[in-house]
Amino acid sequence: MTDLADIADVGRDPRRGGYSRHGFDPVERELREWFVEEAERRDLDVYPDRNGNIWAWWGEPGRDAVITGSHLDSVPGGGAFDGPLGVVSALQAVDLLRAQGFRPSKPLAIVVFVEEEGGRFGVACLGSRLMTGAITPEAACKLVDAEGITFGEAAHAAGFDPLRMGRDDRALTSIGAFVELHVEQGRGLDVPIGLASSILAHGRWRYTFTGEGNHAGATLIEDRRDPMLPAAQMVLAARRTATHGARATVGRLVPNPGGTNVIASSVDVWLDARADDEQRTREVVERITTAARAAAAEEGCSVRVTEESWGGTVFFDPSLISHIRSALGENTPTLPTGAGHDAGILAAHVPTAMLFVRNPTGISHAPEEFAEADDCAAGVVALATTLEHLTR
Ligand code: HGY
Ligand code: MN
Ligand code: MN
Repeated sequence: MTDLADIADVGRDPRRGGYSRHGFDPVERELREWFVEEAERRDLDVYPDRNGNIWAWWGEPGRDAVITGSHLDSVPGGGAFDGPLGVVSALQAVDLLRAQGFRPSKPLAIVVFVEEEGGRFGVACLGSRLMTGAITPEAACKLVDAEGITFGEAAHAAGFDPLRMGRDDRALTSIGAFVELHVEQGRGLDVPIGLASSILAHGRWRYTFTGEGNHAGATLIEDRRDPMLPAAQMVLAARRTATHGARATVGRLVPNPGGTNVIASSVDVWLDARADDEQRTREVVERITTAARAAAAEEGCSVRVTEESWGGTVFFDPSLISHIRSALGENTPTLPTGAGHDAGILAAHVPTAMLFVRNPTGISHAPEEFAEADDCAAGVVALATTLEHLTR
């Protein structure tokens, strides 16, 4: 049986722990090949789309299709479940439905989206953003990874044509419903399965603080213009500002040139900010920016702020949710999430819902991310039941 254990050795990160699997890197490409083999083994028809995503169809692709799936990439040093659980559960759900002798009367497909985490090219949900037109192919293809390789180059090397990328109306109009199964990423579930209600508004911003590179020993403190100081003030401002349920995180900070005995000439700091609504998220970022500018001026430095991605609050489709709830049981809980998903990008275009599998520790985006085998099995049953109800 297809299982997460099948891919447990692919993309392990010995330095960070957990997994580092990023869009179109050799590891993610190996996982894509694994998915294609698994789909073909089930006689599903596999079609890569124009935007780097892979679709596996049970039945002729066509209108009112029911789609499930997730992603195979991870954050740097991420867990085993975020993404792959949705893909593996989808394959297992197809097996379960077939074992029950079920034949869908609507087209059903499993999709694997590329670069959901933005771990390589910086913008999350790149495959679904391209497909829905939330990012232009020109902007996407210019994104660069840490080695200076562009998304366009990486996509081309993986067999995709950057010139053919962009909003895919044919795919969008064929989708009747999209349901993504995912490990829950907080401590929001005390039963095995839940349904998502909404996703926080969220975005990513890059702050580049520029000062003067110099010698760590020979430069008097009063002569310095050290960009690490306003960067540190900005990290503190992020924590201070994220109140009343808002979240603001600095998880990545890169000094240039980055030497122990070198005062940095510049520092890049990435801010991830999220809150209930768009206005509140924007306010949080404004306040952090004001603090960053003041701290930069005090140190004789400058700061440039770039918005790298943005997504408003997502509300999943109420009638799809109640339809799924009637199939799974009226006591299935509904909960909001602070994590972003391809389902959140699709929700602006097609009826979309998400199934969550309980996370006993609430840890995610870390090697310790975990879900019990029994809960994962319950997830497969819930997904199969959902797909059966939506396609019969
Ligand atoms: O960053 C996120 O929320 C997501 O896991 N991509
Ligand atoms: Mn994630
Ligand atoms: Mn995910």
